[in-house]
Amino acid sequence: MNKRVEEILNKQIEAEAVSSQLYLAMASWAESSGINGTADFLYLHSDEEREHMLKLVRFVNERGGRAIIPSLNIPEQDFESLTNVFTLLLEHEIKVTNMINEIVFVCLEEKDYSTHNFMQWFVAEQLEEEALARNILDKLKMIGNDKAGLYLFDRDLETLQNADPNGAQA
Ligand code: OFO
Repeated sequence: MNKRVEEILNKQIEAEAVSSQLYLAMASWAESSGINGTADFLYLHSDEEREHMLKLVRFVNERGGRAIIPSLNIPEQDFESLTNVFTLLLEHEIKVTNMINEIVFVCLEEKDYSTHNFMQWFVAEQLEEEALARNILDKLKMIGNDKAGLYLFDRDLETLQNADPNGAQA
């Protein structure tokens, strides 16, 4: 496998692991704060990030490269509010999207068209993840500090996970 591509895919393996840990920390915070729908949503999201990491690990190894399993720093453990959680989540996803775009760029520079093709799944996934996070933040903005609204939001969050990211309501 092309060394430059292998290196940047290994960086992405680390980024997906970081995402998984961050969302796990958010899930744990939500659960211990009694926000259980949000906790379920974030636990599931953390699992998905681990799957993204595994997808990359297996691809690198199958292509004759060597996937490196990273050690990670302790993620943020305390969050001010749901808005704080989902603002951080969106910021994190935007960072990940930029990393994915950089990989696509390197693949083209190195004429590695099969990795380029493989990465298209991640390009589409990032679009969905960013749209979902924006959708959730919009709902939180509408709700503001209304306790009943926040209760319903938490209850409905699991449904939102499966909603059309292009605007369909949960
Ligand atoms: Fe792996 O999609 Fe989010 O980070």
